[in-house]
Amino acid sequence: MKRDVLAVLLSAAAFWAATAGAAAPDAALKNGPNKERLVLDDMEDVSDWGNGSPEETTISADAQYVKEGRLSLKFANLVDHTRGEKNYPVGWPRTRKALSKTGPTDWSGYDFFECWIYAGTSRPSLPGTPLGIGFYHSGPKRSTGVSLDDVKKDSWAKIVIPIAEMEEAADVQAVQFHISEANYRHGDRVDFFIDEMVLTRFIHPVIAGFEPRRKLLYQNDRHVMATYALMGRQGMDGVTVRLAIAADGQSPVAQSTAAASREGELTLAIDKPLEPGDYQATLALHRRGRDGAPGEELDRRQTAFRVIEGPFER
Ligand SMILES: [Ca+2]
Ligand SMILES: [Ca+2]
Repeated sequence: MKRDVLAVLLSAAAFWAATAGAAAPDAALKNGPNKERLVLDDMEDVSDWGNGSPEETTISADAQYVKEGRLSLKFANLVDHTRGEKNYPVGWPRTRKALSKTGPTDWSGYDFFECWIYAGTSRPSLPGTPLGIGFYHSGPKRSTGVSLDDVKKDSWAKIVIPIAEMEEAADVQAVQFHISEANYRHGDRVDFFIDEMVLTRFIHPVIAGFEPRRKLLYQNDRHVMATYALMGRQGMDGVTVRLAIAADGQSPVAQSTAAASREGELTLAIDKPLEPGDYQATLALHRRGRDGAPGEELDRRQTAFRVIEGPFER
């Protein structure tokens, strides 16, 4: 799997993936007041990280490359294509933490797994696939693997993996980082400093995708259709979506409100012919207020479209 963080996020909403190439869901990744987190491991005590490859790997606490607190986990490797696992000398040096004691193993109430990784290496740069992470579920050989291709030499990379990617989000028994020695040369040194491993979730939903079906309308068209996708595992109840269209800088000429779902399509009826010109379609997410009126606005997205004279005008 070769995916950057954005691609991972896009794939979290299958519906949105179908409309990929449109506006990126940048807002969804931001650390705003709308995100809360649970610390899985702040790496201030790394004694519960096991060494699965003592021939190549050293596990220790590091005080030099730290994202938060005083220490990080140092996963240091000297690639050796001749030693290690007996049948796999070109193998998978790795470090693993079991969650069965420290927990939690049920991640289904969260939206993302996140951590920070800094890389140091004797190489001029890291290979295209520098390391991977595995989430291990109960039962034999059940795991979710993600390639961490955004990790770069001499810098911090933030890893954000949607929980929706997990094969069994309610059952994550262990986390493991590994390199594949086949991606490295014999004798390469590569050290990863890992910190702030957390689960995060949106407190209320956010808009992950919003796109009109057509970017070009004729003035006699009587409907505007738009698709949307929301993210956020909790708080979907009592939330509404409102679609509005307006000529640039004008008040809306049409709008409609519906109960929010994770993904949906909205159809807006237009009573009168639209004046040709540039328009904005706005999707706004609201908490439902008293008497069904829109309450607090939670998120909004805007996208442009154009109205031209109809093909059958005389
Ligand atoms: Ca730390
Ligand atoms: Ca080896």
